[in-house]
Amino acid sequence: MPETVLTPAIRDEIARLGKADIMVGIPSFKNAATIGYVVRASQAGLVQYFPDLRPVVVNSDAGSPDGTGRVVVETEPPDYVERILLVRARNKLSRVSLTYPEIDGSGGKGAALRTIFEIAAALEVQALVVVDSDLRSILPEWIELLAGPILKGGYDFVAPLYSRHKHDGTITNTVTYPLTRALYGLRIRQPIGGDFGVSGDLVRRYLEAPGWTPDVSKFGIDVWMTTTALAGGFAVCQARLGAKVHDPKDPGADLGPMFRQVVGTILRMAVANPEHWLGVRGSHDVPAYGFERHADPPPLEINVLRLLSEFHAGSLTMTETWRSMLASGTADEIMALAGEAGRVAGVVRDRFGMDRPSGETASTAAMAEAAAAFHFPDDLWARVVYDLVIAAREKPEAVDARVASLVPVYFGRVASLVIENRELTTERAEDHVERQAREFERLKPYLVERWSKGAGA
Ligand SMILES: Nc1nc2c(ncn2[C@@H]2O[C@H](COP(=O)(O)OP(=O)(O)O)[C@@H](O)[C@H]2O)c(=O)[nH]1
Ligand SMILES: [Mg+2]
Repeated sequence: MPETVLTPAIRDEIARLGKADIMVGIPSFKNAATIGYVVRASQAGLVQYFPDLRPVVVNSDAGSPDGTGRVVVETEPPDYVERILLVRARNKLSRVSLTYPEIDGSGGKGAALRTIFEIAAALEVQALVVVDSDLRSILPEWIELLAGPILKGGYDFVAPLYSRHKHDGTITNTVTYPLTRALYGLRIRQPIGGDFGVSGDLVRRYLEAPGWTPDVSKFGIDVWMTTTALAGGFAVCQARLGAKVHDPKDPGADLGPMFRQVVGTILRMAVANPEHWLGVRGSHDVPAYGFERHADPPPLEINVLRLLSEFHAGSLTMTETWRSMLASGTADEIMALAGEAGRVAGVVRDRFGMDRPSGETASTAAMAEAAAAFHFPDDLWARVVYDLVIAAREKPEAVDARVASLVPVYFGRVASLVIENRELTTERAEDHVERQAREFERLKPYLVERWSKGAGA
């Protein structure tokens, strides 16, 4: 476990703040354009819903050159709570922005959160709420939804539950949701949602827990937090937050590194915690707090042609790695499917007259329609992921390289889901996510059998 070396500035800040009851922590990296909104909503939520508690808002920033930190300290809370509801906070609301130190040479969202955990523990808060700085849909109520179950219900970990556009959240939908559910038996729909509530007890556990790798200092942090809560037997619930609207990302262009960090982390934790999942069959619902909402998140464009082309290209350069980590039947099926992806990509390119896999001119729906012949079966994807768990145990030093080699296969899987969901509402597309999660559960004996056979190896 790394010892966090808090900078003198952070120590001074802790000394100045003294103690607090509830803290909102916000990691950031060049979010000047959006963080003010998040800070205003957080402050309003703290004042409106917890007027008797000692509140603090802490922004843990990467040293952003765009003035993110300045926006945080200059953003005042709205005055309507006091003027209209006549609710006056009993305690002064402190608002700080700090630059977090790297951890063993690695910086990123996880390192930012570690500083937030350190501060929360030092201030002895009862509840910590973490929210992303690129949120467009946060409301003051989110603070109550994420902290309420901890302060009033005795929960330790509150995971978010939101409607996301059918093409958003692809790492969640293809790996973290179905794998977390099948391994640990709890249906946490957004294990890496980014917006969480954490009890003081769980914050202290985070500071002591093992397995803090360089990936955890980056985007591995969210699944590390969720899995640590599950493996530690902490009381977990979800909170219905409505829609998640944030800076969009196209999987083929933006999500490769994030996939490596998240999936590398979930695999390492599965390998480290077999006693928490080997005996688990099926899954249970996780209680959800908050009234249901019908929100329509804005559409997200996905370049299907790029996803298919990358899957095919991967099969030309990664053959050996794929064969070294996948069961031989699985590898054969993946190679054949990658060939099919290449063929369909050719059809799409011909249809839209594009000689390079940029595809910027065609819409997601049009490209998906042209690629309708491509299909990546659920059971094949589940076996790929399970083979990867086995491979992570066999050769821990190769996890990074193997997960990296899997990125094109993930692109193929995402392409298939985008194609399959092209005409569906976000609500109906959800059925496919559930179908795939059930497939992970159905095939869990395959994982357990391979794991048990390897026990003496
Ligand atoms: N401090 C810090 N925060 C980061 C870094 N990278 C991302 N974040 C923050 O982590 C949150 C989630 O990042 P984002 O890129 O929106 O990821 P996604 O929404 O989960 O796909 C946002 O608040 C980012 O500002 C980083 O390198 N350092
Ligand atoms: Mg985001």
